[in-house]
Amino acid sequence: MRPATRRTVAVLFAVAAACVAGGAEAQVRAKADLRCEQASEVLLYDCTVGLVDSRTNEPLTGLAVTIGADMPSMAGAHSVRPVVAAEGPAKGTYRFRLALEMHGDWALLINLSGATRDRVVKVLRFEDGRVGEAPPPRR
Ligand SMILES: [Cu+2]
Repeated sequence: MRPATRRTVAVLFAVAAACVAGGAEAQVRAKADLRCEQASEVLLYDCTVGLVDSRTNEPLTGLAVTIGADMPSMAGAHSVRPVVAAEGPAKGTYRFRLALEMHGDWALLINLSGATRDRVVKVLRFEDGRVGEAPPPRR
Protein backbone atom coordinates (compact mmCIF):
# COMPACT_ATOMS: atom_id res chain seq x y z
CA MET A 1 0.00 0.00 0.00
CA ARG A 2 1.24 3.49 -0.82
CA PRO A 3 1.56 5.80 2.21
CA ALA A 4 -1.22 8.10 0.98
CA THR A 5 -3.63 5.21 0.63
CA ARG A 6 -2.69 3.88 4.03
CA ARG A 7 -3.42 7.28 5.57
CA THR A 8 -6.81 7.44 3.85
CA VAL A 9 -7.74 4.01 5.20
CA ALA A 10 -6.69 5.03 8.71
CA VAL A 11 -8.83 8.16 8.51
CA LEU A 12 -11.81 6.18 7.31
CA PHE A 13 -11.46 3.78 10.23
CA ALA A 14 -11.29 6.70 12.66
CA VAL A 15 -14.46 8.22 11.19
CA ALA A 16 -16.28 4.89 11.35
CA ALA A 17 -15.25 4.39 14.98
CA ALA A 18 -16.39 7.90 15.89
CA CYS A 19 -19.77 7.28 14.25
CA VAL A 20 -20.31 4.07 16.20
CA ALA A 21 -19.25 5.66 19.49
CA GLY A 22 -21.31 8.82 18.89
CA GLY A 23 -24.35 6.80 17.90
CA ALA A 24 -24.14 4.62 20.98
CA GLU A 25 -23.90 7.67 23.19
CA ALA A 26 -26.71 9.64 21.58
CA GLN A 27 -29.09 6.70 21.36
CA VAL A 28 -30.93 6.07 24.59
CA ARG A 29 -32.51 2.65 24.65
CA ALA A 30 -35.72 2.34 26.57
CA LYS A 31 -36.71 -0.44 28.89
CA ALA A 32 -40.43 -0.95 29.42
CA ASP A 33 -42.33 -2.42 32.31
CA LEU A 34 -45.87 -3.09 31.13
CA ARG A 35 -48.90 -3.95 33.23
CA CYS A 36 -52.48 -4.33 32.06
CA GLU A 37 -55.71 -5.26 33.74
CA GLN A 38 -59.19 -5.69 32.42
CA ALA A 39 -61.35 -2.59 32.57
CA SER A 40 -65.12 -2.55 33.04
CA GLU A 41 -65.84 -4.40 29.81
CA VAL A 42 -64.68 -7.61 28.19
CA LEU A 43 -61.71 -7.02 25.84
CA LEU A 44 -61.12 -3.57 27.30
CA TYR A 45 -57.84 -3.22 29.21
CA ASP A 46 -56.24 -0.45 31.23
CA CYS A 47 -52.48 -0.50 30.94
CA THR A 48 -49.56 1.33 32.46
CA VAL A 49 -46.11 1.29 30.96
CA GLY A 50 -43.10 2.46 32.95
CA LEU A 51 -40.26 3.64 30.72
CA VAL A 52 -36.68 3.96 31.88
CA ASP A 53 -33.31 4.47 30.25
CA SER A 54 -31.98 0.92 29.95
CA ARG A 55 -28.48 2.02 30.99
CA THR A 56 -29.17 4.39 33.87
CA ASN A 57 -32.67 3.25 34.94
CA GLU A 58 -33.70 6.93 34.98
CA PRO A 59 -37.41 7.42 34.20
CA LEU A 60 -38.04 8.71 30.68
CA THR A 61 -40.37 11.66 31.12
CA GLY A 62 -42.02 14.06 28.70
CA LEU A 63 -42.19 11.68 25.77
CA ALA A 64 -44.94 11.19 23.23
CA VAL A 65 -45.95 7.54 23.53
CA THR A 66 -48.27 5.64 21.22
CA ILE A 67 -49.17 1.99 21.42
CA GLY A 68 -50.11 -0.36 18.64
CA ALA A 69 -51.26 -3.95 19.06
CA ASP A 70 -51.08 -7.01 16.86
CA MET A 71 -51.31 -10.76 17.30
CA PRO A 72 -48.04 -12.46 16.31
CA SER A 73 -49.95 -15.68 15.52
CA MET A 74 -52.42 -13.89 13.22
CA ALA A 75 -50.32 -11.44 11.24
CA GLY A 76 -52.48 -8.95 9.36
CA ALA A 77 -55.75 -10.29 10.75
CA HIS A 78 -56.30 -7.45 13.18
CA SER A 79 -56.22 -3.70 12.89
CA VAL A 80 -56.30 -2.24 16.37
CA ARG A 81 -55.84 1.51 16.04
CA PRO A 82 -52.76 2.87 17.80
CA VAL A 83 -53.63 4.71 21.00
CA VAL A 84 -51.91 7.67 22.62
CA ALA A 85 -50.74 7.18 26.18
CA ALA A 86 -51.03 9.92 28.82
CA GLU A 87 -48.12 10.52 31.17
CA GLY A 88 -48.41 10.13 34.92
CA PRO A 89 -48.97 10.11 37.74
CA ALA A 90 -45.57 8.56 38.53
CA LYS A 91 -42.46 9.81 36.72
CA GLY A 92 -41.87 8.00 33.45
CA THR A 93 -45.18 6.13 33.53
CA TYR A 94 -47.75 6.35 30.78
CA ARG A 95 -51.32 5.08 30.90
CA PHE A 96 -53.54 3.97 28.06
CA ARG A 97 -56.70 2.00 27.37
CA LEU A 98 -56.68 -0.78 24.85
CA ALA A 99 -59.69 -2.25 23.07
CA LEU A 100 -58.66 -5.64 21.71
CA GLU A 101 -60.55 -7.79 19.24
CA MET A 102 -60.11 -11.19 20.87
CA HIS A 103 -58.40 -12.93 23.76
CA GLY A 104 -54.93 -14.36 23.27
CA ASP A 105 -51.33 -13.25 22.92
CA TRP A 106 -50.91 -9.70 21.72
CA ALA A 107 -47.68 -7.91 20.91
CA LEU A 108 -47.86 -4.31 22.07
CA LEU A 109 -45.70 -1.97 20.04
CA ILE A 110 -44.67 0.88 22.28
CA ASN A 111 -43.44 3.81 20.21
CA LEU A 112 -41.49 6.57 21.92
CA SER A 113 -40.82 9.93 20.35
CA GLY A 114 -39.47 13.22 21.62
CA ALA A 115 -36.16 13.36 23.47
CA THR A 116 -35.92 9.56 23.16
CA ARG A 117 -36.97 7.73 20.04
CA ASP A 118 -37.35 4.01 20.36
CA ARG A 119 -39.78 1.17 19.86
CA VAL A 120 -40.24 -1.55 22.44
CA VAL A 121 -42.30 -4.67 21.80
CA LYS A 122 -43.93 -6.52 24.68
CA VAL A 123 -46.05 -9.65 24.33
CA LEU A 124 -48.75 -10.33 26.90
CA ARG A 125 -51.53 -12.91 27.13
CA PHE A 126 -54.92 -11.23 27.44
CA GLU A 127 -57.65 -13.44 28.84
CA ASP A 128 -61.06 -12.84 30.33
CA GLY A 129 -60.40 -11.03 33.59
CA ARG A 130 -56.69 -11.80 33.57
CA VAL A 131 -53.52 -10.60 31.86
CA GLY A 132 -50.29 -12.53 32.15
CA GLU A 133 -46.96 -13.31 30.60
CA ALA A 134 -47.13 -14.91 27.20
CA PRO A 135 -45.07 -18.10 26.90
CA PRO A 136 -42.24 -17.89 24.33
CA PRO A 137 -43.45 -18.80 20.81
CA ARG A 138 -43.04 -22.47 19.84
CA ARG A 139 -40.88 -23.15 16.81
CU1 LIG B 1 -56.48 -12.86 16.67
